[in-house]
Amino acid sequence: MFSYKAGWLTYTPVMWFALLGFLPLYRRRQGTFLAPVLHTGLFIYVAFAWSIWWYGGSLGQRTLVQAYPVLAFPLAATLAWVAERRAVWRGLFTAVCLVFVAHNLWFTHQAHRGGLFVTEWMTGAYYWRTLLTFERDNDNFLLLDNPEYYRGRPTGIDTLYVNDFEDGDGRLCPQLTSFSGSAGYCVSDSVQNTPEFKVEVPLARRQWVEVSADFLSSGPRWNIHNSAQLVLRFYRDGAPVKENIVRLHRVLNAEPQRRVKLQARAPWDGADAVGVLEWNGGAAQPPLIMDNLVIVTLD
Ligand SMILES: [Ca+2]
Repeated sequence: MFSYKAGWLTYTPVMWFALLGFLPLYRRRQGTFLAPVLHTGLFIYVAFAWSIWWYGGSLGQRTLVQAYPVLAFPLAATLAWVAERRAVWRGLFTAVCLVFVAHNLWFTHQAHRGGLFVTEWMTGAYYWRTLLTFERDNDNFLLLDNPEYYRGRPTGIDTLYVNDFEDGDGRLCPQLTSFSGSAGYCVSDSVQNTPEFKVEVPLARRQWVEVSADFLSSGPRWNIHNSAQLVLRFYRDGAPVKENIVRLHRVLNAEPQRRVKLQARAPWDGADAVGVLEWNGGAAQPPLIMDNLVIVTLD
């Protein structure tokens, strides 16, 4: 109903007026109240009792469209109620309806040509960051995997870890030349993961951490489940307590060579170590180089 993934009212907010309309419908037309309210309650229960409650790749809740003829009764009750109010309230109601219509049209455009609506992956951070915008900022797509990002400008940056892989700890791949210097870390079909680069450091509760690295991909990957992943883990007493990831090909598909950032907060009760690694997305995937890995804290 309310999720960012496929919430009915998140993507079709005008239907709030249908739900609220059950109040005036009950007061004015008790004879036509019971059947629509029972139908709506049962319909919502049955529709969302399915394990794939978001109904696959679609915008909002297509399954509820079939309930709209019945929801037209309470919606009409709302309209009748508003029609009897003073002009200022009617104007306000119309303005809100127009905003909701614009919101629907914007999402319809973004689900087709605009490309900013990403079905099955939407998060609250991505929804609000992109809502009613038209420019495509590839970095925003990383919010689909990791909704945490540092707002504003940090006043203090402490470097915890730097690795340019020039000290013999890198791994070359013959298919790709190195990113910078003579070495980076190459993941490929035979070596799927980099080692986990771990730093023992006390982190206060909710401390911001940022991982960044340069990446060079040998080609796009259109199945997002095969995207390479950058993984940040927070540890306490040797055990992982929180993990944040980004799927690198959300941005590398558009720009195969670029720097990618992942920002995340330590858990509520802090952490005593962080670890970073990269996974190549499956054995059949082409090579990918990571270089100039940096881990910092942001204040
Ligand atoms: Ca290097």
